[in-house]
Amino acid sequence: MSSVMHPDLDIAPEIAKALAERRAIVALESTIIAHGMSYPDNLRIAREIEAIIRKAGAIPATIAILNGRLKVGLTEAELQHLARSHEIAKASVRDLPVLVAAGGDGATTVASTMRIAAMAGLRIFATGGIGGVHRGAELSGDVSADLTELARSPVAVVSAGAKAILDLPRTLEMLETLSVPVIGYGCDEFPAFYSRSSGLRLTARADTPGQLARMLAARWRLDGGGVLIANPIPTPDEIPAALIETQIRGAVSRAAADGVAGKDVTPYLLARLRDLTAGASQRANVALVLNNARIAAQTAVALAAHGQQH
Ligand code: PSU
Ligand code: MN
Repeated sequence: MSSVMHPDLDIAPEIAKALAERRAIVALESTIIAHGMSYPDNLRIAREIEAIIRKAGAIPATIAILNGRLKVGLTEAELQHLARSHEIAKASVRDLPVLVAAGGDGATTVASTMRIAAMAGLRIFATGGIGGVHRGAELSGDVSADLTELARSPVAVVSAGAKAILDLPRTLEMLETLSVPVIGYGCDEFPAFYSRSSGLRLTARADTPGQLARMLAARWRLDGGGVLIANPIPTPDEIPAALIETQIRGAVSRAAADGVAGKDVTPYLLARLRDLTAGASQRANVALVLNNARIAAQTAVALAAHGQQH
């Protein structure tokens, strides 16, 4: 059953069954496990995320590349391998054919998770924050493939906005250019990942999972492509914007001095920020991911109910 849909895809039995029964499923990325946190914290958090999704009535489907297979839903052993190994490459969309051909392992970013989720027929994906236009992109040209993938794959990404290490105004402009709907969940501003507000206004808002589901269904009836759902970090977990901004500037100038470029930039900045804030940035990151997982599961449940009405 697992490889019927696509020759490179392995859909775990639980996910295949949920798809056949049109039940709510939430896709999850694996870069956050393999590169965002160290063992055993990463494994513990991965399990907490899955538990929150199940509690809200949906099935979690973690996505990764293992032995050249595009995996949708992992076994316990596969999750352990991702969490423990130091040999898992960070894999965006352009890395997929290379890893598939070589039979390699890869942790999926937002972009590649979206692509594989879409191949499997999954529509809702929970993450922390998307990649986007980097600070200094006017010189470096560094813009994440997460943005171009949002324009392409019909998947809704529940996030706390784009990572605050990025140039948020330019990221929002690029999303507009790419015609990606950005929906504030219970907010009118683009959240700034570690803090709730950025001062950047959004043009769409939803206050319930049912409203989100109707917007998503309309997006997919009208054209296709992705949707960015921007769900602010809970107030008790916020880091004040002014405080984190100082640390981000420190991390960004250090990255430039160290000549960090390409796909190493995001992991470098996040690790540096974790050190500069004595772990506070990672605690906030975990809190917002858990919050996004819950909203994503509620949205997946609402979307499944919506689908059954038509
Ligand atoms: N969390 C991390 N490190 C990362 C990311 C998250 O600790 O690298 C990822 C996310 O998966 C996001 C990606 O999709 O960074 C964006 O990276 P880039 O700017 O290279 O596209
Ligand atoms: Mn980049």
